[in-house]
Amino acid sequence: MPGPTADLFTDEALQQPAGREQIGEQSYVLRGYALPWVERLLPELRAVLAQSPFRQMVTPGGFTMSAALSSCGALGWTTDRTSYRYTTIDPTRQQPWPQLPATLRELAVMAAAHAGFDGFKPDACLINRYVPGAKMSLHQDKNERCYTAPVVSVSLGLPAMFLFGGHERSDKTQKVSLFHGDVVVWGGVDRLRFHGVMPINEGLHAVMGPQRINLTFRTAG
Ligand code: MD3
Ligand code: FE
Repeated sequence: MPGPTADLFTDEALQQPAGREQIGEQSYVLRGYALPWVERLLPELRAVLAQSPFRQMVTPGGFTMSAALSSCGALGWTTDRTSYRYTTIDPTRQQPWPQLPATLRELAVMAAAHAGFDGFKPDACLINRYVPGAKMSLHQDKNERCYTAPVVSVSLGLPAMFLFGGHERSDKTQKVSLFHGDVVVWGGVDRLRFHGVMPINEGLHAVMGPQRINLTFRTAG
């Protein structure tokens, strides 16, 4: 018997655990999930960046990325005029990337489990820094060895409009606003979908100042 009652109980939003929004078949936004972790996470992040500071990288196409990058974990993501790849050595310092700090790892593992991906073992954490105007063009993440592991992203600071596309570059994209403390988990069939970030608007975040920092945890090796 269709009607208001039936509609109420088939509403997708009502079938989600608190604060979990499904944006794809196997992709979830966990609103504010990282908020209780931020105080513990920021000193770890500062220590990582003191060792491997942000740098703007040049792509094989010759473009300088507007987001500045760093990494921690056994593997760090790098690009230069040659290729996009993961390395065990930070090319700027010619030293291993800083270790993945305990709180960061714990947050990523718990968020993955909350989205249905138990046993996540991240070995790479890419740190993206966006100042107002910085963006990330539509792309796929294809440099990881295995696509069965999910990707976990933690947004900090200024809000961003995330673009979530399909498996073809030309597929229609959905827009998802991401705020300070939001965590997104992508996995399974959604792992190779095109995605990007629209230019960040001017602003000053109470905790992070005039920037957005995104942490992306992956199993790369
Ligand atoms: C969606 N970073 O570093 S979150 C990236 O906000 C990247 O800094 C964005 O795209 C950012 O590669 C978006 C990360 C993300 C990573 C992998 C994905 C989103 C994804 C794989 C499939 C779908
Ligand atoms: Fe990406």
